[in-house]
Amino acid sequence: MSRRGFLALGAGATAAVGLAACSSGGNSSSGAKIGPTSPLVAQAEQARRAGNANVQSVTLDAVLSEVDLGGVQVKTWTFGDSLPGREIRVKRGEVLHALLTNRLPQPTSIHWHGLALRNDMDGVPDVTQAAVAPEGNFTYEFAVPDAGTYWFHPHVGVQLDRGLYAPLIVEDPEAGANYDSELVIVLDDWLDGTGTDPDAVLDNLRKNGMVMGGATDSAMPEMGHGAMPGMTGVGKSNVLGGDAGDVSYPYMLANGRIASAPTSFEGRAGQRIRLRLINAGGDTAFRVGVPGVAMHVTHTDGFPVVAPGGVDSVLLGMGERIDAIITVPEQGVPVLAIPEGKEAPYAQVLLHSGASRAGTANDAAVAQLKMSGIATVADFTAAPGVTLPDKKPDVTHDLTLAGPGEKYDWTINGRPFDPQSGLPIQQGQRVRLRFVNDSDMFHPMHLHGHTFQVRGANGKGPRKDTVIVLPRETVEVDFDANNPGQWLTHCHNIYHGEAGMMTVVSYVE
Ligand SMILES: [Cu+2]
Repeated sequence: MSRRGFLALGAGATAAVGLAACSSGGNSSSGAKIGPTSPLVAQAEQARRAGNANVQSVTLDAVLSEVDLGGVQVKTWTFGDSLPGREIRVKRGEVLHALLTNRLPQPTSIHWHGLALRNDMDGVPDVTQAAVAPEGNFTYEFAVPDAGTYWFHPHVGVQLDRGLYAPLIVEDPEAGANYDSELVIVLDDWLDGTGTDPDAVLDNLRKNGMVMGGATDSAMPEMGHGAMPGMTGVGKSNVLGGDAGDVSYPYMLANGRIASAPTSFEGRAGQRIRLRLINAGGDTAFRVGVPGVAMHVTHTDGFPVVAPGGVDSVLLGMGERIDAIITVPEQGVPVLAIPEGKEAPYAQVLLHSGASRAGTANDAAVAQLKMSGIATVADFTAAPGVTLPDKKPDVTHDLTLAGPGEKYDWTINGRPFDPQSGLPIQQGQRVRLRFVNDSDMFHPMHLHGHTFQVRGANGKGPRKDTVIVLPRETVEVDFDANNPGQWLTHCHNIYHGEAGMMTVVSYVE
């Protein structure tokens, strides 16, 4: 059955589920919303901020750039004319002061992905601030509460799918390092400036309505490999339970470079390296692995996990991060990032081992990694120190994820995004969100301002802020409502989010 036919059936089911979906407990007749300018937001910040906290100041200029991807020149938008943007590195408890200047032809903003920061600094236009107009500026200033691997990007339109992203690393001043060195790798799917751009891709998706059904659509028999950049409809993935994406990309990048001109890291045999992996892609999940080298995962989305033992590869949905420790082998070896389920090139960073220089991966190594064991969210458990105490939820909200509709609409509970309406919760509550995927594609669902605990088989999965919800599956996450404000929750597929798959977790009095 084609996806189109399947979708037609799905629409009826969605309506029924939409009616059945409800919220239980708590404050259905809600009090006044606690907005970003509420004194409660300032109070929460006060409690986070030590009087003598060190302040780190950075400037971030969002600019038009011409970037070299490694022999491929593209016009795009970046922070500071760099791809990725320059890493920001702070210590937990410090205050970050960032002056954003907008030199773009569109309004913009910055969202600090994964941080439990003050609501008025969260960077979501119409929810936490006004968008920053072209030639305007905005000062972000907030206490940084938790150590971990984070990143930042705009929260306007599909700007994220240009070059506007950078790592934000928060060090723990009290943690003893059990590694020798760090390697931060930002992954991205790239099409900007290759004859199209993300705005044109979204227009195209909306014009075509539903996504074309990949190989099942006779008009477009060979989607994916060799397809026009930005063309819709791509391959399928068992790991992702169905469609691997909606958009085909001609390039995959690791730290801003294509595989034929990679960046490299000077390692020594036996050295322990902490990989900090960040997926900044718009529509692509990555399988990341180092051929012949076990990865020991230590953190998911910044928070520690119980070590599951060495794994061959890890799955990273859009917006997700994984930290893993590897030991540099005698021979240099590439760190590979393969777009999961897409017929697109891989990306890599070369890990040299002293005089043994890593070469580009050969086809056999890539094929082997594709077949190797892959760790997903189900394989991780929060470390004891960050496990939420057992508690029955005070309020449960269902979020039924559906789409694409006729105009490429993606919805939550049957409705497109409305910044004014949301899911009410109250300070102090244990909140459960149930992401119910009623579509044929995976959705990496992200919650702003909190790090939830995914409910695993025994109730205790990893702490995360972005979790993949596979087609036709339900994922439950719990968090304690301790950061007042209006917080977006949305699909981190940028095209799904912009096409409506967003809503607001709304603190009310
Ligand atoms: Cu989605």
